[in-house]
Amino acid sequence: MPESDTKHIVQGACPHDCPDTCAWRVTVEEGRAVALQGDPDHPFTRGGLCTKVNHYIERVHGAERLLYPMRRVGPKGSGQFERVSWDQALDQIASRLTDIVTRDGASAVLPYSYLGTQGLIQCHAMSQRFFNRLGATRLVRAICGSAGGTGVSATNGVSMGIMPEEVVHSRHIILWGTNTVVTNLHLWHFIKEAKHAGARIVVIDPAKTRTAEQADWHVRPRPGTDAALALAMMHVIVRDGLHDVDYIARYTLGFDKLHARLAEYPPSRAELITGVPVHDIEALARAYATTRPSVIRTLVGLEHHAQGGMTYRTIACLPALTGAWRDRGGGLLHLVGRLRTLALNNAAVDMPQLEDTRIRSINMVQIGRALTDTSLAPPIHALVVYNSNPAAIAPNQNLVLEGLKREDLFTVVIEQFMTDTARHADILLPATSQLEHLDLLWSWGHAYLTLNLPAIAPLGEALPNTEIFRRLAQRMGFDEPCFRESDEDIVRKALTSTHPYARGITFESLQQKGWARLNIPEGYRPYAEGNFPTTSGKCEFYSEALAGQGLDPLPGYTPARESHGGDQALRARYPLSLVTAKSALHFLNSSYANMPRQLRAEKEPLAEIHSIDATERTIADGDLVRIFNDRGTLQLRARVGDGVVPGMIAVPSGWWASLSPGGSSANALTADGLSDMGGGGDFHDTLVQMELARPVNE
Ligand SMILES: Nc1nc2c(c(=O)[nH]1)N[C@H]1C(S)=C(S)[C@@H](COP(=O)(O)OP(=O)(O)OC[C@H]3O[C@@H](n4cnc5c(=O)[nH]c(N)nc54)[C@H](O)[C@@H]3O)O[C@H]1N2
Ligand SMILES: Nc1nc2c(c(=O)[nH]1)N[C@H]1C(S)=C(S)[C@@H](COP(=O)(O)OP(=O)(O)OC[C@H]3O[C@@H](n4cnc5c(=O)[nH]c(N)nc54)[C@H](O)[C@@H]3O)O[C@H]1N2
Ligand SMILES: [Mo]
Repeated sequence: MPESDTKHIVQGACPHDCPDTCAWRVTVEEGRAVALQGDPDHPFTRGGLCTKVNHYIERVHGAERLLYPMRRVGPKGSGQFERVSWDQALDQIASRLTDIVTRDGASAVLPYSYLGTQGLIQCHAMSQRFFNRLGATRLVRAICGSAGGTGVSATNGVSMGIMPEEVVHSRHIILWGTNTVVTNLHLWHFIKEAKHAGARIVVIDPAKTRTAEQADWHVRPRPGTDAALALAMMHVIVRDGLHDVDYIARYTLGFDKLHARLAEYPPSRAELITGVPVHDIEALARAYATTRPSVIRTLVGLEHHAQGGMTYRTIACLPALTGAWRDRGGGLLHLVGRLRTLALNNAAVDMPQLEDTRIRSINMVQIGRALTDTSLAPPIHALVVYNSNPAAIAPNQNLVLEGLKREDLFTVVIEQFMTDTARHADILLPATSQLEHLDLLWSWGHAYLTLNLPAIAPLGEALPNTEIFRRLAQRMGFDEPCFRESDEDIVRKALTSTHPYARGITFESLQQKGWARLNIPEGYRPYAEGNFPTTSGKCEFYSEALAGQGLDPLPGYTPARESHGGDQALRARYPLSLVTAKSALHFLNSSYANMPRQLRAEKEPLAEIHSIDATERTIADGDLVRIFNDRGTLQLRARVGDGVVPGMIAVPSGWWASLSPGGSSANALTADGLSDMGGGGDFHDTLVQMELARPVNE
């Protein structure tokens, strides 16, 4: 950064956990970031950011930023801290960790992190090395993408399908359980381009989302029933001879067995399960199979169910059944994070040789259980949180808070803000923002790499995650050379890949332009002629591998665990299914949910309920209601109408409990079970009851 320049522009990238991973340009004046815009030359960003990140500078320079290391002085969770020096903070952490490791073994230490920043370096390049070297409990980071990815992979071998830009060639686009306008805004441009060329946009979602409002057709199954819908679509397709016999014969495995399974799912049965009328199922199946090219877009919302994996596996069978993969703009558009695995030298970043896979692992979805389970051997005595806010985003919030409140738990939180998690820290360390550190961004939503150059000096005493773990490693006596690598060393190593996708992409080329598209061939149609990376080399309608794991080898529908027939006794007490999706336009998971501007824009969290269910409970629009189950209670206002299907409640996720009416947010109610595949969460498989918070006559 040339110090002498009064005003200059620095290339960077949005760090958030979002499929769009935008390239941005920061205008810096006298050491302060003064303007931020999306890179107009970047074909995916197209010059625009989003309603959250447009105000990223406010987030960086705002009064809410944590700027100094702090030590707890009040009771756990009180948020009372005193400022300490970095040396004091790091010495205390090193000495407490050393004591715990000596007494109970290193697995009494649990790191907890997710994609607060998605950058390859600041996400966990150095921290991963640190905790593996320490021998800490290994965290299974499966809260997002894993269940769906595992499900799709069971059918196709990997979860990645076509590239996002290809949807401009599609003429039938199903957005299946994804709220594109809110969660994947930069894909919307490509969808609109297809629409102008005549494509029909179908949204399948029980909630009337902002995306559903812009669709040509909104199909509304009950939550957790999509596999039955997909099976009935396949039933119609095969019954009416709309399947691609040649594609099936050449490139798929197990069609006969699938055919037998489909006999169990006539549209009449699927209507009973899903609530979608027979004629709509028929029409959807026919339109899907006969309009070409035809694409299905899935993201993450659909996977947060007990049967999340199987739902994706089942949906993923559709494109092979109709041969949709043959066409440019046809097939399945799912997460493309696999590009990172292929195109970068990940081993040089993650150093898997430091990991001892015999050490126990704990799933991040179940952090509440892990922190409160005294039968664990050893119990968790130290928790180190960075890049995540489990007090808001993990299910079963009250259990998580109970764990975080343990006086005997030594908690370190590395944060930019005083989150509900940070409040519970014993030592709280300030992290730099994306404007203050170097990083290399990959994307799970498109095929670009972006270099993020530091635009301004770190504010206050904030440090990058990497530097904090470097200093901790030194104090712990870890003297391996990998703990001395600089951020730039690691970026450069990540780019030493021999994969053709990465050819020509170097640190220098990224420095010049800011970003680069991986060399994915023009008109990429991965499975146009089979070549599925499964064991059989075919799309597996029947999966031996699933059978081997004791799972249904065929695509199938199983009723949800809590909701829809799962637990009858529970359902009698709590008859409504709760979906807590990312409908808050101004939040990014729980990020921004403390910023005054974004809170003003969101106003308050509302509980959407269908008029039929509201009338039964004498609840009117705007009434203050209680939503509750055995895990917790929310108190908020109801929005009555047809925003959700009957039998369902929707409450936005992201809100912090401490900043929510009644002191609890959506996850106070959510289930903390694991999904059938991939270890994802079953957030949306939650039963609740709703009632008026005050008697009507009050
Ligand atoms: N603005 C904004 N953008 C974001 C995020 C954010 O918090 N805010 N988060 C980012 C992250 S981490 C992710 S993973 C992605 C997620 O992106 P999406 O997957 O698009 O978002 P979700 O809100 O998780 O879920 C999408 C939809 O799934 C629906 N859904 C839930 N259960 C079912 C079901 O059983 N059947 C059907 N058909 N639909 C169902 C919900 O009603 C919801 O509208 O978004 C990313 N982008
Ligand atoms: N009910 C319900 N719960 C959900 C979901 C849902 O749909 N419904 N979605 C789930 C999904 S898909 C996801 S991905 C998770 C997301 O869960 P998280 O990954 O925990 O996401 P955030 O809530 O945004 O928290 C990220 C935190 O990292 C901090 N941070 C950002 N950059 C840095 C940095 O450089 N260093 C450090 N140390 N910290 C940084 C931010 O300030 C923020 O507090 O939530 C899950 N929880
Ligand atoms: Mo996510």
